[in-house]
Amino acid sequence: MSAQSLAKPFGAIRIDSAELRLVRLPLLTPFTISTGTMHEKVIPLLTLRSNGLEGYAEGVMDPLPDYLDEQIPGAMMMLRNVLLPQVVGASFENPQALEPLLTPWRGHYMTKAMVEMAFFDLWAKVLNLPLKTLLGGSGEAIDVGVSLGIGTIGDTVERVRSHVEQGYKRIKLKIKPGHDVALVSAVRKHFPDIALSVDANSAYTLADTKVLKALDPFNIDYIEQPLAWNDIHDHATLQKRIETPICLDESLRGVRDVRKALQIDAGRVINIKVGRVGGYLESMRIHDLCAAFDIPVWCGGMLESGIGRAHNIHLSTLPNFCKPGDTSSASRYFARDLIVEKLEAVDGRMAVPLNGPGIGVSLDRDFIETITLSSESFGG
Ligand code: OSB
Ligand code: MG
Repeated sequence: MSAQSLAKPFGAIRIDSAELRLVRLPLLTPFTISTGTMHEKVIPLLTLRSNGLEGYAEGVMDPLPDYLDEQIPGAMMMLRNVLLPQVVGASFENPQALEPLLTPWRGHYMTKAMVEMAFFDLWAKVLNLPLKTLLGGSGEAIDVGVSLGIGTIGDTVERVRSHVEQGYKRIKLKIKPGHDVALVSAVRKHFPDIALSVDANSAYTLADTKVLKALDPFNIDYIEQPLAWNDIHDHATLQKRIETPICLDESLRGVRDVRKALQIDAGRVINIKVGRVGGYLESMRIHDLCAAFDIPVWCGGMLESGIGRAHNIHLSTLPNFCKPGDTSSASRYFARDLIVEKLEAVDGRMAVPLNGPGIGVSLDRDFIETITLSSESFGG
């Protein structure tokens, strides 16, 4: 883990002030998964400041606990009342020094990740390095796929066609009971050779084993999170009964979950979302553990704005991110992004943003101002 071994050439970084904003960003088209439909993104944005430099992160929790058990009101409360008062005015030599303030609190992984990710960005800017370098990654671009929300079979086949033509390296189809085998069969008929995956977002139980087994003949790269969001054990039972590799998303909140899952063969591919696991340090531990188990990882997405996308892309440059991630072009989701730079995939490759150190992007402050629901300052 490279971040752990880095020295502290500039001494401690004092967090002079912080800003917590809530913004609303409409989605160009609604995005439907097995748990419901999203029409807009409400995004908590965190800025940490030190000595004239700023680190940024966005929260990936939803307004209500439908993907996981985190939600924006709880996140805002934890940041406002607990985490930011502890961090502002304090000094940290590196992210490891910050971590003990975050880990004692139960849950709230996505909230803790916001503070840690913004600190990582700030730390990289203090050191004048791209974030990927601090994380131990390398390379100028990453492979990306797309995640296609639930729609009619005919419409989905056309969306698959369009994204295959754009060069995306893997197509992921959202599925749910009643919208699975026929969909995959239709897509496979038209595209026999593409890299294909499916994501159920916890919509099935072991009672659906027959349906999930019926996906075996379609040569799907993996089936993502078929069973309950807080289950590991049943996934191991299911994996024994189906050929398609299981990829775990929702059920993994940290490296201990990943170790247990891999020890019982509950998954053979791992989706890493920095928010879901509480930050980069935990993401790197998971990355390294999976490498030791010879298990591939890839970087998931949460319909992030350019800030979260930039973070995801830097993380995806680590060596064991050997399957295409979900960080597709921002223009697929938003008419206008929160950042100035355009994060657009070309032939299924997303360039690492390197317009300056850290996450390598700059905020579109005028636009952010127009979509701000609330803004709070801490310190300074
Ligand atoms: O399970 O990966 C998921 C979006 C919202 C909630 C959960 C998931 C997703 C995606 C989005 O699949 C992928 C993206 O950011 O483009
Ligand atoms: Mg998923």
